Amino acid sequence: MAARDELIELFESMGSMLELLGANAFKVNAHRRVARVLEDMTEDITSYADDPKGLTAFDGIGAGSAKKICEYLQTGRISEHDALLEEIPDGLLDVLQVPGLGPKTVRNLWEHADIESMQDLEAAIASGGLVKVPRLGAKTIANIADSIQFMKKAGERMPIGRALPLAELIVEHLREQPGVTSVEYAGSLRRGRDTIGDLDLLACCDDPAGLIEHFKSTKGVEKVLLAGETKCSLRLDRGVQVDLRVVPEEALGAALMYFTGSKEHNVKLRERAVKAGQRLNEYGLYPDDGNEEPPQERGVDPIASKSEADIYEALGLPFHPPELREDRDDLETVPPLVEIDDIGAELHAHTTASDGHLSIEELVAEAKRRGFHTIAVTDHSRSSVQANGLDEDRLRKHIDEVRKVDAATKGIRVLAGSEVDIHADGSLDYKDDLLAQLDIVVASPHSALRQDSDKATKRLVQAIAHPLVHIIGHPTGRIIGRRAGLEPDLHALIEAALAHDTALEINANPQRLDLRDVHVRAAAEAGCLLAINTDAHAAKHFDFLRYGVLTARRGRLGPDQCISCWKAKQLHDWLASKR
Ligand code: DGT
Ligand code: CA
Ligand code: CA
Ligand code: ZN
Repeated sequence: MAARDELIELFESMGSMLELLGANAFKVNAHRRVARVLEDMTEDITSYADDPKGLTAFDGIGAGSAKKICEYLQTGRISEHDALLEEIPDGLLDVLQVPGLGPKTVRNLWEHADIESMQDLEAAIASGGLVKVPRLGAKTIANIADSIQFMKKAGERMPIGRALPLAELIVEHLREQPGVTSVEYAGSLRRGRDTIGDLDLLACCDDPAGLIEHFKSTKGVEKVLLAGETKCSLRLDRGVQVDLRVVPEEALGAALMYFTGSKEHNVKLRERAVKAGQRLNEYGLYPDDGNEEPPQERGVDPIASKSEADIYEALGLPFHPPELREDRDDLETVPPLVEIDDIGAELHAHTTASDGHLSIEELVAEAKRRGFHTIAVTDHSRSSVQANGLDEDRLRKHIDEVRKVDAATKGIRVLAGSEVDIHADGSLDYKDDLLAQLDIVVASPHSALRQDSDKATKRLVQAIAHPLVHIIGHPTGRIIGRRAGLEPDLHALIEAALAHDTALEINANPQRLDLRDVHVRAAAEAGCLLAINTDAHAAKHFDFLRYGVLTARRGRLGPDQCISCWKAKQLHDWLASKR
């Protein structure tokens, strides 16, 4: 495991162990915050081994945490972590992962039933050993048993490519119900995260009970976890949980804001409200009248509640699109962000010449149908044997065919290109004289995706610096939930990309989303060019664009730095500048 990932785990687990020991919330949160900062960090953490001062420059890393990080980088251990492990059985942290089990209950289980691991917990449930635990009723025990089964089945978070189509189906199903005026999805899905824990839906309906009955008839329901008057949670087969809340029309904006999150963004907004003598909750923004009772229950008129835009405005803030609600930046400015309709070019697509399902003509027709002004044909190069990559002779013939189609097609420019493999040592899969004949070169890593950071950095920097390369395709090669991919020093890549005027790809395939959001953010901030490519192998893959756009927006990317958004002439001139 890379040093950064190991550190994230260490800080997460120290936070949880402290919580189990009843430490104060401030101390617990400080540890978790460091883990979050490390997750978002694009610098090479190993370069800070002797530089605690450099670490404290990151918002959220204090002097104490910096010392612990340096200790880990120098010795491979953190003594505080070791000390906590003396006190807390390792397996107790797994128990804490069970949905519905908070630190108090876990501590209770540990003290009164000697539960120190998931195995202990399952055995105690089976043998009735939990009955002696105080404040633990039969119903709670049954829920714990149920949650364990669920965890086993659910495994990991869903990739957004599965969550979004599923949410859209359920939203459509709910909209069929008479009396429904709106249905929206919220949560991490609306924020466009690359993986989704559960689905959160909001609806307005003059007959909430009827809508909840209708919700229960959603296809694939395995269990109704909870059904109240205005909320309901379902578990679908394949372990997906869906929460629905029915809210009053006049509070839809406030509810949408609350349930879109992120939790951290909500905290910031509430603090802001408090400073202005206001109170913000899921029903609206209210004047703070000093009364502790919830204002909505006392008939207090909200300052704003109907729409999110109203609430941001009343808080004196610019509207934050959901993709920017991660608490990564100050709230004062929202930059212009890429929109799906800005995109006019697809610069990475495959045909039947390598491993695609479309002929050149079919690919071009699909791109034209989608309103693009430019489509690049970028089949695989010879080393990608599994993808039927083209050798030099086949590529020469392929270029001729692409040029013929371009000449015969009106209304769209067809570029002859290649997705050329970047070898493990940074060299490319075709000779320069052949690359020079192509209108566009996307260079991508496909093999040796486990090489160490240093090698990966050198490899990618060499490809970025190659004068005939326009775009680096899926730079890390990660596959979400299956393969971590390369872990290059992103800042070295960014520096090289700036120096050589090379664009970095946001591969929109929802299994990839590579570069990922925090990488995009660092690259965009530094002034790099980025491309949003679907890497289409079939007509329906053009639909991946929206995942790429969500990722780009989470990275604060505007249309000026996104070559896929450029007008035809600007794009073609830029491509030609490397020839
Ligand atoms: P997920 O489902 O793990 O991918 O992430 P989210 O962000 O969808 O989280 P989820 O489903 O637990 O909750 C949805 C939103 O509801 C969350 O983003 C913010 C809001 N929310 C949930 N629980 C709390 C809470 O305890 N405090 C606050 N302030 N907001 C919460
Ligand atoms: Ca959620
Ligand atoms: Ca939820
Ligand atoms: Zn590829």
